[in-house]
Amino acid sequence: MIICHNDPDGFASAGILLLAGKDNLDDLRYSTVRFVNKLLKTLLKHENFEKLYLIDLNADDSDTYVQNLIKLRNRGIDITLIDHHPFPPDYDEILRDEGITIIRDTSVSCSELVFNHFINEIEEKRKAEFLLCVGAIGDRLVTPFIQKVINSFRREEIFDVYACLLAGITDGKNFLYSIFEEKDKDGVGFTKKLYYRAAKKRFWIEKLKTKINLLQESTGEISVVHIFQRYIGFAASYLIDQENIKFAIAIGDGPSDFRNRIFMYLQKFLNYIIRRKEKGNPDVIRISFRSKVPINNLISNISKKYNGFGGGHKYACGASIPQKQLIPFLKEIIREFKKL
Ligand SMILES: [Mn+2]
Repeated sequence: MIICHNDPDGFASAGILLLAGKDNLDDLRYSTVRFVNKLLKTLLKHENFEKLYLIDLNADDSDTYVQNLIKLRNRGIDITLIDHHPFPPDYDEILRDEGITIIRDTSVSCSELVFNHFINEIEEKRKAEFLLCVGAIGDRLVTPFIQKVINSFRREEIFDVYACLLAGITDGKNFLYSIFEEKDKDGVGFTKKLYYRAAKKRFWIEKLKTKINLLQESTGEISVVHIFQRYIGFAASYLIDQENIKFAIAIGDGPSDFRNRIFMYLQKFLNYIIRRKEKGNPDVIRISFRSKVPINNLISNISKKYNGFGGGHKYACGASIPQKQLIPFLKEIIREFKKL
């Protein structure tokens, strides 16, 4: 079984691993950093399998993550963790002592890490290189090696890479299937659908940027925006690209767009009818950070202090904070940012 992060780098890494003949597409699952511990717990209880690859995935709660992995290992499951997120080195040591294989390098995308490890076992190298570019550009980790691979493509292939990224990968299995199979059938069949989605998304992104511009507030080098949860990652990375901004904070408690509001209302109504408990925890607010100096340790420490979780990459990370603690949490974060 492969469990990968549900973003382009995660899907692309998983795809490269599949091209190397590790596992098959049916056994691919994806997860977020919030969901992974729940998923591992379910696997522990209900499923039998022998081998597990965890790809491009750390957990917001790393203590529980380590515990879950050890439990799975004690069940005799062969576990390989391939990741590029910063993780406490002593945690990696604990996992290695338990017999879990850890392949970690925080200087490249996970796709590049998987590519370098398995490329000798891959026959369809061109497909692996295509995925490699999707993953690396998706995570904005374009190393000189990735640049060389991009330069080796014909321009229509580069166009395909960006179309994949812009279209937004909503289903990893579909995405990988389209690259493994459909692209071979006839290029246009693959690209037509993809281009349509990418073009629509491109227009929509401009609308979203306008909205972010309207909602954002800056104090000095810090830009803050309250926006609907789904767009916090995009909002933060858009804001950090603006001139004179050193820190971008996107808080997931802002107004949703009209369509989402109807959807949320319907879901609430449905939950009420079938008396189901509401999914997720509405009392927890998600926040996304981007910066020009490393902040992941700071975010992780302050999140813990306010009974939340936080972490990720040096310049791009996130946090989940109880709603009641949000204001004091943000105040402290901004105070600390001003010192950096
Ligand atoms: Mn990644």
